[in-house]
Amino acid sequence: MNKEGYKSGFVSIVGRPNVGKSTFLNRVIGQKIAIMSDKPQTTRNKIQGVYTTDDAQIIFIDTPGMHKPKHKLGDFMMKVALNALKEVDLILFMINAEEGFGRGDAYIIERLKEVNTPVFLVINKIDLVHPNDLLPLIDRYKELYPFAEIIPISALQGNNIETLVEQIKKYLPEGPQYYPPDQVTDHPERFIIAELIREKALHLTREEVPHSIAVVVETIERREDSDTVYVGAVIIVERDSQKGIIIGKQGRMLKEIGQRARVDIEALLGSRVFLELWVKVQKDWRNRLAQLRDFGFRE
Ligand code: GDP
Ligand code: MG
Ligand code: K
Repeated sequence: MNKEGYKSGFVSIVGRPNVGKSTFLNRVIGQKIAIMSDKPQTTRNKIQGVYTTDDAQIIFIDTPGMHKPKHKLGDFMMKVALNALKEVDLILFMINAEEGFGRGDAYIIERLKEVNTPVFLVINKIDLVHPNDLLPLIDRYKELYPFAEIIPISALQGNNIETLVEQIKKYLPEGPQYYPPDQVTDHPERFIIAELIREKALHLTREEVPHSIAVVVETIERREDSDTVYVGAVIIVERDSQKGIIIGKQGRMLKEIGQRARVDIEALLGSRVFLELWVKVQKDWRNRLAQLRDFGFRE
């Protein structure tokens, strides 16, 4: 389909961890695709949310949090994030109105200077600050980069989201409707399911288990004799002690992770799900780039 005057394009969301990128995406798309968490960096790959109206289609890319890489996984994530910046029509650089300017921002702004894509400064969480505090913040960021637009929002409360969406449309080229209107993500279910499981594991184990866990969904199988989908997945940790925490006393933690993840997976797939989880120790997996590909990371 290629309507006269129809606008479409790709929009990348960048910003320090926890500024509200996933919350914004979920608010706009209205469905739980990107994974929300109060822990940084639960989004490790790009997830596209597709927003479709009569006059435009916006394809959002939720990039991994950008910060100085500490190990090879960081490098890899950085590459994914930078590529995403080059390929898109517009970048939303999201900041938290309540936090001042930080070193993480300086690093991101340096990356923004390496690409020609227009950038909006999106000031999120305005519900947490007094309006008078916004102006000095805006002035500070204006000095650092020539933002195409500066838009304050509250992703959580939904303030000014429509204004932002209207501004985004102005920056998109004329183009086709790439995806059918009812499609909100083009990511394989496998990846979303893995992220849902990872999210539950991180939430439930709090600080005890670091972000160095990965989830690989090995099987998604619709059982012919019933309306149940069988999902088999492995949670990969780096140390035996972490394995113990994930499994918990008499397997209670793993059971809880599974039960919570199953609810979300059932909502995603629209059918009953039988979820089976295993835990595997694989030492130092983050530094083995070759294995990252097996884990479903893509460039
Ligand atoms: P991301 O790491 O950038 O994807 O951030 P998340 O979307 O996961 O949000 C991090 C935390 O900030 C969550 O606890 C959100 O509920 C919270 N948050 C996001 N947007 C807002 C907002 O507009 N106002 C407030 N008060 N909290 C928000
Ligand atoms: Mg996120
Ligand atoms: K630029």
